[in-house]
Amino acid sequence: MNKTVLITGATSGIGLACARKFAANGDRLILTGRNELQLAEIRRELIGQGTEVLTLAFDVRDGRRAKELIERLPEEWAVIDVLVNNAGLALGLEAEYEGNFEEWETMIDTNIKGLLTMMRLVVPGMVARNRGHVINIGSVAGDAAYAGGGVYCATKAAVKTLTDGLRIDVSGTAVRVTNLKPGLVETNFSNTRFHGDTARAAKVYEGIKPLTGDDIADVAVFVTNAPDHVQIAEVLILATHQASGSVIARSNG
Ligand code: NDP
Ligand code: 8X3
Repeated sequence: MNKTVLITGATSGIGLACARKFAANGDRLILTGRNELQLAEIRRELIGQGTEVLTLAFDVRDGRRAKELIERLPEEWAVIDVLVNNAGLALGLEAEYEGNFEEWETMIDTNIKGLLTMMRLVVPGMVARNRGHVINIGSVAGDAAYAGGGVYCATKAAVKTLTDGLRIDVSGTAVRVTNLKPGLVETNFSNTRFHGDTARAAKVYEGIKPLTGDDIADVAVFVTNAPDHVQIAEVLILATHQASGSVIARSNG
């Protein structure tokens, strides 16, 4: 059965790859992000390939706007089968005692509160229908802190806890909840973290073949296609030469 899949942060990286992979899987898509023009471009691309697409431009930190848009979805889009809670970011790599207050707030508001807002808005419908799947994009960073990543890692640890909490709360229903935890994925992530310093961002992926957004999107599609009685609760996806958030065997190291 083709599903209606809502993806946050669908304009780039893992979110965009999920849009393309779910489209190829025959699903219909509600694509959300902050950049209206990019959303329109992706919509054009996917509609051209026969996928039904609705776009919603909003910032996941704006809970009121998110609520308005989700509550006023056109009837034919109101039944969301899969929520891919992907929008998120890291900012900076300073020691925790030297970090930037505003950057902390942005990470916490986006990665934790934004993700929680989307679950709060979408999951009640899933529970009422006794059907649905929430995929939260966590990270290997949520398993253990690494130098300079304390606040980002804490947000991803929170994603794990919130995902586990939701799984407990919906366990009496047929709603499934998955925490997808990627390791190094080459996207715009490091560019954002280093404020557009592309040379510094490129160094993150030097001497190792990193994952791609497609690698993560393949797993996202796979977990939703598992039989109804199978709940893939958590998946850690690492590049072959990465063992943890801080152990990476680089060929140039
Ligand atoms: P990208 O920077 O390529 O994509 C991030 C996406 O999130 C963009 O579409 C971005 O939109 C969107 N976004 C950021 N802030 C907001 C916001 N406030 N409201 C709405 N959308 C927002 O990075 P990735 O694809 O790598 O990141 C996607 C997720 O994967 C994140 O949660 C990240 O933490 C996680 N992750 C990434 C890993 C990696 O190595 N790349 C590894 C593990 C997890 P905009 O362009 O408007 O900023
Ligand atoms: C992104 C992966 O290890 O760069 O969550 O923090 S990492």
